Amino acid sequence: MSHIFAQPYDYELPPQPTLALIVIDMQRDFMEAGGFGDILGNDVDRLRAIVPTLQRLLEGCRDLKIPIFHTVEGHQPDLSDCPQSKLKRGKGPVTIGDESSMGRILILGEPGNSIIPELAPLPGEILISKPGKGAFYKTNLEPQLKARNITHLLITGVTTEVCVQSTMREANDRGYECLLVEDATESYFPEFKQSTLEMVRAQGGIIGWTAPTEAVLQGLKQWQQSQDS
Ligand code: C5J
Repeated sequence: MSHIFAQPYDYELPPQPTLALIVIDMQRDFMEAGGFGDILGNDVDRLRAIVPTLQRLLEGCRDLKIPIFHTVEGHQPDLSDCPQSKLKRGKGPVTIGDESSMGRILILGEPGNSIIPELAPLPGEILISKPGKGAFYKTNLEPQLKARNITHLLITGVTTEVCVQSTMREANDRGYECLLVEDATESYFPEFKQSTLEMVRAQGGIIGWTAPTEAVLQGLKQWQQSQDS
């Protein structure tokens, strides 16, 4: 049985892993100067630091033909899918639907809502637009996973304690075996990231596992060799 060295204990890869990579919200709104995250006073360079690591992980998963799902957080132009509570609580100098230098904030199809070019999905990879923080809420992610018999998820992206953690908790409740890739996720707040990693793997892996990219790639390589032999 192949596995990934992880915390709180090894993450077993089934003989024919029904595994997918999920990349959460690596969109310009959160990642670039002039976007929503930046306007709210956050240091986007903190998030940009994981881009090379994610590129490496994507490359490894693409080589192994592991299905890849990308998400973006965004709303319809008329905001009909955005609860008033979310609109009100997003209040900084600007809020969802307002104009920014990248078009309307968190609105589907606007320039800021696209995934940063360095991590752009390739043909055949699945893009999920989500109106909530969790990627299962009001999306077709679950049917897409079920159609591919996927049971195991490698979870990455931003921000660790918001959309990434929400998605991981939703997935865990639905029975998916989730591993959060430690250096392929980031937060504007380092202490929130650290707490999330600890929360996820506490109590014997109450939400799932965590491991660094190197360990994930090593485990996947070992798995590939075992499939080939
Ligand atoms: C936030 C996200 N932070 N993708 N979205 O509002 O985590």
